Amino acid sequence: MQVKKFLAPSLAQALAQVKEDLGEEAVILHSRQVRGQGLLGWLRPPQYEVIAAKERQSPPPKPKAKPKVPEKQANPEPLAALEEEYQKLGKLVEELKTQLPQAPFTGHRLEVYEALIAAGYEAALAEKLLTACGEQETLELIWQALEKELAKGLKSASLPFPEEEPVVLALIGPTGVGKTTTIAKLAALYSLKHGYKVGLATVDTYRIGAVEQLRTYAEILDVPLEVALSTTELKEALRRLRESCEVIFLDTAGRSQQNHMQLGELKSYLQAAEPDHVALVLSGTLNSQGARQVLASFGQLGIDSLIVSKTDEVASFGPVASVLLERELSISCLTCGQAVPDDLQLPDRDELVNLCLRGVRR
Ligand SMILES: Nc1nc2c(ncn2[C@@H]2O[C@H](COP(=O)(O)OP(=O)(O)OP(=O)(O)O)[C@@H](O)[C@H]2O)c(=O)[nH]1
Ligand SMILES: [Mg+2]
Repeated sequence: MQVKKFLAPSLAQALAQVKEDLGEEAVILHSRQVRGQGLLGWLRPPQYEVIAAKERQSPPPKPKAKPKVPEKQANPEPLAALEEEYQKLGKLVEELKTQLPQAPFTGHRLEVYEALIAAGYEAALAEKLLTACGEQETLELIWQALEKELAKGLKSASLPFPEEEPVVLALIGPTGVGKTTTIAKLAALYSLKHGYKVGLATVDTYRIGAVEQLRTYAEILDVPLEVALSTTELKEALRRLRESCEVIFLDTAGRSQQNHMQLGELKSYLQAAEPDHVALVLSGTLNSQGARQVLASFGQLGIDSLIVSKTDEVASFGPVASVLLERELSISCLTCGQAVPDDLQLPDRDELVNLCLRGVRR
C-alpha cells in the first residue's frame, strides 16, 4: 500500500492534490487542520493535512494453464460392474416379491377378501372366513356363504328378565364407554316398555357428577336410586332395593383396563353385589388391539355378555368383529347413539351379521 501526506491551505485543495497524485481509488486515512510551530505559526492562516493511501497495482495474474483433459478412452470395466449390479438388484426384487404376503384368493373371493381387509378385518380372520366359504360361482353366493360363516361365530345373548326373584344387572367397562347412558336406556326399556319395577344403584362416586348423571335419569323415570360408598353399603343398598324392585341396574365407575388396583376394587364390588348378569360395555370404536386388551382385563371379572356401544360412530366394524369372532362372545345389546331411551338395540344374530358387514358389502 502506498501512503502519502498532503498539505494545502484548504481541505478542498488538499483533496484535489490527493486525487491528482494517487487517482480516484485513493482512500483518505486521516485529515486535520494544522498550524505552524511557534508564535509565528499561530499568526499564519491554518493549513490542512490529509493522509491518503492507495493500493499498489499488482500485476494482473497470469492466466492459469488449463488442466489437461485426458482424452476420452472407452473403459469397459465400470460398465460391466454396473451391469452386474443391475442384475443383482433384479434378482433381489424377484426374491422379495416371493416373500410379500400373497392374496390367498382369486376371482370373487379375492374381491370379498379385499373388502374385508379394507373394512379393518384382520387378514388371518378374513382368510379363514373365505376359505370356509369355498369356491362359489357368483359374487352373490360368496356373500351369502360369508353371512353364514359370520353367523356361526356370532352369538346374541338375552338379558335376564325377572321371574320370581328380583334380578340384578351390573354394567362394567372402561371409562366413558356409555355404561351410565346404557343403564338409563335399559331402565327405560324394562320399566316403560315391559312395566317392571326398576331400581338403580351406583358405586361410581369417583367422578364428579357421576351420581348426579344417574340421579337425573332416576328422577325422569321415577325410579329409586341408591348410592354406595363401600361394599358393605352396596350390600345394604341392594337389599333395600330388592324389597321394592324387580330389576336393579348397578352402575360402576369406568376403569382402565391397565389399572389392576382399580380392577381389583371393581371385583370386590361385584362379589358383594352378586349380580345375576354382568355385562361388559365395549366401545365399537376400538381397534382390535384395544378390544383384546379390554376383554383380557375385564374378562377376568366374569362376564355374561357384551354390550357393544357407540356403533353409530363406526363406518365399519372389522377391528372389533375380528376380536368378537375369535372369542365367540355373546352380545346382549348394541347402543347406537346418545338418545335415551331410543338408541338401544337388542340384536338377533342377523342384526349382528349386518353390523359385521357394515362398510364391507357396498
Ligand atoms: N355416539 C354415541 N355416544 C354415546 C353412546 N352411548 C353413550 N354415549 C355418550 O358417551 C359419553 C359417555 O357416556 P356415559 O354413559 O357417561 O359413559 P360411562 O361409561 O358411564 O362413563 P364413566 O362413568 O365416566 O366411565 C356421553 O357423552 C354419552 O352421551 C352411543 O351409543 N353412541
Ligand atoms: Mg358412568
